[in-house]
Amino acid sequence: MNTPVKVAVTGAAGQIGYSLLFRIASGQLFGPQTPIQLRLLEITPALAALEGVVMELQDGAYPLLDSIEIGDQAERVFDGVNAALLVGARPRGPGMERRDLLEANGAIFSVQGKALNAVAADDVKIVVTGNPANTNALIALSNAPDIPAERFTALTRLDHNRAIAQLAAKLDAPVREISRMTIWGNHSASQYPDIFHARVGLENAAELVDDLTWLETDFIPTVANRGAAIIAARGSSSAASAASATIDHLHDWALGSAADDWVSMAVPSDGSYGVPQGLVSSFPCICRAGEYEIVQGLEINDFSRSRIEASVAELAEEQRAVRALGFL
Ligand code: NAX
Repeated sequence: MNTPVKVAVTGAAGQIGYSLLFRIASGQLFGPQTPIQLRLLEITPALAALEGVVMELQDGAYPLLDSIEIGDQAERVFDGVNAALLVGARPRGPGMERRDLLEANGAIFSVQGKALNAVAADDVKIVVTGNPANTNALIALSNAPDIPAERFTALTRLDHNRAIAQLAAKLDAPVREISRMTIWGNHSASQYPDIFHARVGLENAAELVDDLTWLETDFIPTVANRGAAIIAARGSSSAASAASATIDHLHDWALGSAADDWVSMAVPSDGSYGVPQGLVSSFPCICRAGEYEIVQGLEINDFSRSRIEASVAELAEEQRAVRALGFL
């Protein structure tokens, strides 16, 4: 058995939490040789519900689940954590403006960034799923000066997985044949799912699509608006698929992405592909030995360039807004 890993999950009583925790406990995050110590953070009114989730986790009798601690104080819950899945966030309520949403989440993610900075393990890896995910990650990292910025990432793996599924359906190919999909930019409707480097087997995906107007009429809007379509159909937002993508993201970061493939992760930009340094933007990344690297040297055509720039402009605007609110 490996050394146990301490994993924090915030928003643990929420719907994504309900899908996520059981998969972590069963070993799907760090593999069958790594015991897990769960540290679950919730707001005070949700602690009673969380106790019910804890009972169910106990009832799973997961051999890898060593312990579960819950609480409503970030500094206590994050003590010594090696991984933090920041899922809990403030949803947009009726009559809430975008500024109110950024402000409410800024308050959450600045506190959690400070708490991680104070008490997390030196090797902590952080994934922000709670929306607006990229900017929440930016706020958290800005409030955690002692943690290397690149340890703060945000989830665009769900968009990546959605894009793979849509392309597989279009080309009538199995999902496992599709590789090198890329999501660029923000986890929002402005995101850009890019198939120009994607492959189906060894063939270039864009060359297999008969009419590339499909990108603008179907593919990009379907992937970008999939969350809204799921709300319309299900009456609540995507949860199991979001939990699955959160597992995929951290699993691959910790244990490595597949050979000859890459994954999409929103990470602090180092200036690659003209994305201003510091913005937390989605890139194609290769993960090895617990580290990730942005894939370099991809040719970006004019169509892709303008889409990436539009999404990055939105991120820069969110950055300006949260800076004006004093969170950076
Ligand atoms: P729920 O509303 O079911 O659960 C959120 C939970 O977070 C609640 O139990 C709430 O009490 C808790 N919470 C709120 N503030 C907290 C705080 N300060 N500390 C700890 N816990 C706190 O939402 P759910 O469906 O689970 O979604 C969670 C977040 O994921 C939302 O922000 C949602 O928008 C976001 N999503 C992100 C996706 C992505 O791809 N990045 C896709 C799915 C999802 O929409």
